[in-house]
Amino acid sequence: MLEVLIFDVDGTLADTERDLHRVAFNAAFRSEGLDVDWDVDLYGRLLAVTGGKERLTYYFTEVSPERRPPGDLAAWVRRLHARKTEAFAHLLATAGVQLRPGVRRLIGEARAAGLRLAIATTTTPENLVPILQAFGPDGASLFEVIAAGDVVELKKPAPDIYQYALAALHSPAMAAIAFEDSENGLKAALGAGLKTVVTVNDYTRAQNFDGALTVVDQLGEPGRPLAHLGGRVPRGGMIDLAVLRALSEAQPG
Ligand code: XBP
Ligand code: MG
Repeated sequence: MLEVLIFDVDGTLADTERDLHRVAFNAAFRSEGLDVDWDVDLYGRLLAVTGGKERLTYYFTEVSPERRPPGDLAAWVRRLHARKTEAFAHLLATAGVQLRPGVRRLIGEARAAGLRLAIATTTTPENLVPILQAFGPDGASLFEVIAAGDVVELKKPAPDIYQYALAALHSPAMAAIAFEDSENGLKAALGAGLKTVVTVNDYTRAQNFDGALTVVDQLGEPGRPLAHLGGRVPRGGMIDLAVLRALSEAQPG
C-alpha cells in the first residue's frame, strides 16, 4: 500500500547543480581569493562526491592538492563551504529556482490523496528554504520529514539519509517510493529498501540506474509527455499516483 513519497532535492525537485550550486562554489572561491574555477565538466566529475564539504575536501586533496592551504583543512573547508552556502542563498534570492516538470503536479496530487511526503537530501538544510518556497510560501510544510545534510554522518550512496527519513516517518520502506536523479542517490534509496523512480538530468543521464523501478527524463506534464529510459514502462506520459501504484505493485520480471 503506497503511503509515502520521499524526494531527493538537487537534480530531482529542481535542476540546481550546474547553474546554482556550481556557480555558488565558484563565487566562494573568488570571495576567498582562490584561483579556482569549477567549469561545467569538472563539476560534473566532482558530483561523484556527495556533500559540498566532502566535495571541497576531495578537490583540495585529490584533484588540486597544490592549492590546499596550510593548516587545518577541515576548519578551512567548513569556512569556505559557509561562504558557498551564503552565495547559494543569494543566487536563489536573485535568480530564483524552477521546480522540474511534474514535481508540483505529483506533490499536489499526493497531498490531496492523503499521502505523506518527505525529503532525503545530501544538501545543507539552509539550501532548502528557498528551494521549498518554490512550492509557495509554506512549501516546507508540505513535507512531514525533512532529512538533510549532516543529520547523518555517511552521505549518499550510503543509505543512511533514507533510513533516517523512514525512521522519522515510522514507515516501512515497502510503503514508500523514493525519487532520485543520480546513481549515488539510487544506491542510497535501494540500500534502504526503497523502490525508486529516477528522473535523469544532463549530469546523470549516462549513469547506471540498475534496480530503479523506472527511469524517465522527467515526471511528465499534460502536453509534455515523459520519455521512458529504463526499468518498468509507466503507462501514459506522466508519473501520477495511479502509475506509481501500478509500477510498484506489478510483479517483478
Ligand atoms: C546533492 C549534493 C549536494 C549539493 C551541494 O544533494 O550532493 O552536496 O551538490 O549542496 P542531493 P551542499 O542530490 O542529495 O539533494 O553544498 O549543501 O552539500
Ligand atoms: Mg540529487
